[in-house]
Amino acid sequence: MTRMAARIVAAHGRSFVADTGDGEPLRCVARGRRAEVACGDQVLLRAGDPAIIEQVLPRRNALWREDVWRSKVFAVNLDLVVVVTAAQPSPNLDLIGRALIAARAEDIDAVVVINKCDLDSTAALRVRLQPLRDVGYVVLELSARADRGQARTLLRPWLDGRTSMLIGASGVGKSTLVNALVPGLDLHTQAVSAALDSGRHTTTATRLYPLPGFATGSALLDSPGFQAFGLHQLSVSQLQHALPEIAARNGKCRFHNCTHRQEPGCAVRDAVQAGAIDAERYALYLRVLQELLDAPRA
Ligand SMILES: Nc1nc2c(ncn2[C@@H]2O[C@H](COP(=O)(O)OP(=O)(O)OP(=O)(O)O)[C@@H](O)[C@H]2O)c(=O)[nH]1
Ligand SMILES: [Mg+2]
Ligand SMILES: [Zn+2]
Repeated sequence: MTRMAARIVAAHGRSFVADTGDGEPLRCVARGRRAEVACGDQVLLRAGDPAIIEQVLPRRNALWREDVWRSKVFAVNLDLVVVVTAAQPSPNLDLIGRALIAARAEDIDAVVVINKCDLDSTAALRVRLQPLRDVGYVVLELSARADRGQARTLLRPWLDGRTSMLIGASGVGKSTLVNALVPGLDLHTQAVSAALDSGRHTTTATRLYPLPGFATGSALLDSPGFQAFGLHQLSVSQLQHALPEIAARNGKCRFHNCTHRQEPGCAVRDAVQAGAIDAERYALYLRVLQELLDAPRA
């Protein structure tokens, strides 16, 4: 029985599209009831219509979230997460911070993009995101709709030769950005108001697109907008290491197992009081910490 190696390039529930390298997308389904397959997975297929996913090869990493109700894998085997935001619809810094934590916890590089920089209100957003720059994140500004060329130029050093995933709230312009980077693709995009009226996100499935004109092997994943980002999968230590400003103070508190809440001699709280750690970032840490302390452990 011949088995083919392939990469999963689209996931719709339990049905998938695989790329075997011959240019023809192949429809396939997961074997077994629980479909533990995600976009970006390397798999072995058994031929057929549909082809059957016989085996999922070990993953380098996975971008995922987990809350009380469920866990969801966004995609796997990523080199870069591009967290997209914009002045419209109004940005949610909590979600941006969480996405960055999830990426760092899996050792996936991350960059933040302010899209729609043609909007005047971008200046205010730039100020709000300064704390991310202060802890080492790069924040790029571009307009996927108004200046495709600039978007390409700014993102090329980040995307070249890598598998990158766009994530962010619905309506920030992820699919518009994919269209800007993949000439001729023409994904469906939709005005935010129309999308909200229909009660649905415009993009409904995660999908991987090769990036022509970029270094060989470059690929970009578009994904549906997210509205929640539970991080119950993390341990307290993983959370602390995934926030650069807290990781930098690792071992500097009086107690080695300090949770940076009420303990005396806490280097993190001292830094917050001194203004060296941004208060909103610290509040994010406390929220996520409380959630994972409250989470039922298996
Ligand atoms: N002013 C402005 N509008 C933009 C820009 N990029 C995208 N938009 C608009 O923002 C709206 C939403 O864009 P989409 O690309 O569908 O957003 P999305 O992030 O893919 O949304 P979901 O698929 O629902 O997650 C559309 O009306 C786009 O035309 C930009 O650079 N400037
Ligand atoms: Mg979209
Ligand atoms: Zn501490």
